[in-house]
Amino acid sequence: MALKLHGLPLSTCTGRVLTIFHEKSLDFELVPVNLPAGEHKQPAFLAKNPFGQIPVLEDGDLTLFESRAITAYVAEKFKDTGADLIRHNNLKEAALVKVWTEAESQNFNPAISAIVFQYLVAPMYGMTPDQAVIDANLEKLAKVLDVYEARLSSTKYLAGDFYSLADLNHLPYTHYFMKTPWASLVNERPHVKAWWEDISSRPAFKKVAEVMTIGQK
Ligand code: GS8
Repeated sequence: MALKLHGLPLSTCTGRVLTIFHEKSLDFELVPVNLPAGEHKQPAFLAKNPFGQIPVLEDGDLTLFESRAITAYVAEKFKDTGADLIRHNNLKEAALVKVWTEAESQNFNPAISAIVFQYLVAPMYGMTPDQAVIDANLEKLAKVLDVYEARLSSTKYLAGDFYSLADLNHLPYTHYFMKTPWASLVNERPHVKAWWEDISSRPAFKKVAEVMTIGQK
């Protein structure tokens, strides 16, 4: 049975999961969720994710939410298909993948997601972006990117000289961030810029980026 993903192509967290599906060349079905109609807050959807958010993966009788838990599951289940994104044959490399996967969710994501939300998503809902929130998070993101710049000056990718789940999880939010006036935060750090250009040009992500069109002129 094909993997069934409930989500929307525009959504960053859905995009994270779609990226790993393409990376592993998997068959899947994308089931659209009508967010404007509040479908994700209805009992049928809440039975799949009690937090009422997309995405949700159904793999046979297994139902998962939280996009990073889903990408980790897919990376593990299909570790021998396509690139090994979790370095399962090397304890130390596998541990570093976990470290940088955590760095994305704990350090990078809170700052970048706040900026993307304020600048690109809030206007879609008729809200005015809060510049004070943007400024505070730009300052936080700059500090995180300084750490990344130092790291990427000694390794090609975050966990080492290999593309991994840690890099993959960064793709969707960075894609939208690069459409904001503050893309220079990435571009002015040469190692971060080279890393971004490398990971965003992978064929698997290019397919996802094509349909992540918020903010497209
Ligand atoms: C966040 C999911 C999320 O924010 C994850 O899966 O990684 N930590 C979770 N989903 C948003 C769409 S952004 O891609 C969502 O469902 N928003 C609607 C809502 O919260 O009501």
